[in-house]
Amino acid sequence: KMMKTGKVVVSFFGDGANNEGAFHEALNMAAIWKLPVIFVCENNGYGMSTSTARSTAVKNIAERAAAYSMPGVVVNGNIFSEVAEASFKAVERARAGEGPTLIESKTYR
Ligand SMILES: Cc1ncc(C[n+]2csc(CCOP(=O)(O)OP(=O)(O)O)c2C)c(N)n1
Ligand SMILES: [Mg+2]
Repeated sequence: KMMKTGKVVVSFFGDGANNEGAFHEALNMAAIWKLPVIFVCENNGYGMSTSTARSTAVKNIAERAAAYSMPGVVVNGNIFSEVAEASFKAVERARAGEGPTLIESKTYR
């Protein structure tokens, strides 16, 4: 952001990371500083052997974006066009200086 290159950071992580403190701290800081970041959570339904439904209080991880004033988008991670469309929108938003987006890409292990 400080270098004003128009570059965007894409951060990939599993559903297992969304209940970790660092996830929440990162989303909050990215939101307050309106950073050009796209958070992509690859939700494959399990964190190691633990079902996401049993470990996560929300139905969709993307809902957590609301707590950090950013768009949260659910896509079918197995459909290329859905992933691409959500990514293009998030890149546009980041480049316009509007800040981060959380994309939850649902798939299966
Ligand atoms: C900071 C940190 N906390 C906890 C762990 C322990 N840990 C190892 S794998 C895992 C779950 C990973 O889940 P996910 O990202 O969904 O990966 P998947 O099992 O789907 O490959 C956890 C909590 C770790 N490696 N690092
Ligand atoms: Mg997982």
